[in-house]
Amino acid sequence: MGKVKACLFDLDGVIVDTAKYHYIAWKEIANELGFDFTLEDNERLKGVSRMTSLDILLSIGNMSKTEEEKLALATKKNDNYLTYILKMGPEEILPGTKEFLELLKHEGIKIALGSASKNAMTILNRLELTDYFEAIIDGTKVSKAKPDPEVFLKGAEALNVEPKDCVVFEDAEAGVEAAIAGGMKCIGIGKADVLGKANLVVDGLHKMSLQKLSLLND
Ligand code: B16
Ligand code: MG
Repeated sequence: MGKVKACLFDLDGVIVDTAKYHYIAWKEIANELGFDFTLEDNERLKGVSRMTSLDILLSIGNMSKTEEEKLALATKKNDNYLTYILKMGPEEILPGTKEFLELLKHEGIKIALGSASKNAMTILNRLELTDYFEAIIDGTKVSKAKPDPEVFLKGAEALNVEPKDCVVFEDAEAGVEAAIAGGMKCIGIGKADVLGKANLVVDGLHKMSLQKLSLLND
């Protein structure tokens, strides 16, 4: 890769912490089904699609459901989840996000979203961040979940930038794997022991700078 030409961002865990709302919404479903769902269990759902999350939840409760029942449960969970995210506002944007997006914009580096969430547009609108993104690839536009690179490859294509000139920001191991599988560089957001496959790991976007981004130029 030469100079970084585009940055692709995961949403939950990178730009905003929606995991806490996913957690409450899934816990309500688990409790209605008669079992508990812990914060530790919730870690397994990060970056995972809605239906796969439900399969994990049901396996924790040792339950099996028909496809029809599963669809009804997933819809109920999403209705629960929507009541929380519709109350979100810009104050929930994770530290340093807006500043870093501004910096990229100023440098002429393109910006896209690559999220598994089907609610990504609603969330970006609530956070008033939509206008920063030249391309938004979310759970409504992909058929293969991370670690498949589809979401990021579609983002690069929409931006008209080659994958090798893209840097992905991800908080989930499967997301880091997706970026690498797509031939992109990756900056992990979180802990180096979990995101060791990333080219660089930082605590959050508040720790990012153009200098750190340029470490990925070659
Ligand atoms: P939805 P990301 C992911 O977002 C979440 O991390 C994951 O917990 C969730 O199940 C998934 O979105 C689907 O979300 O139910 O809103 O379609 O990290 O890929 O931005
Ligand atoms: Mg994430």
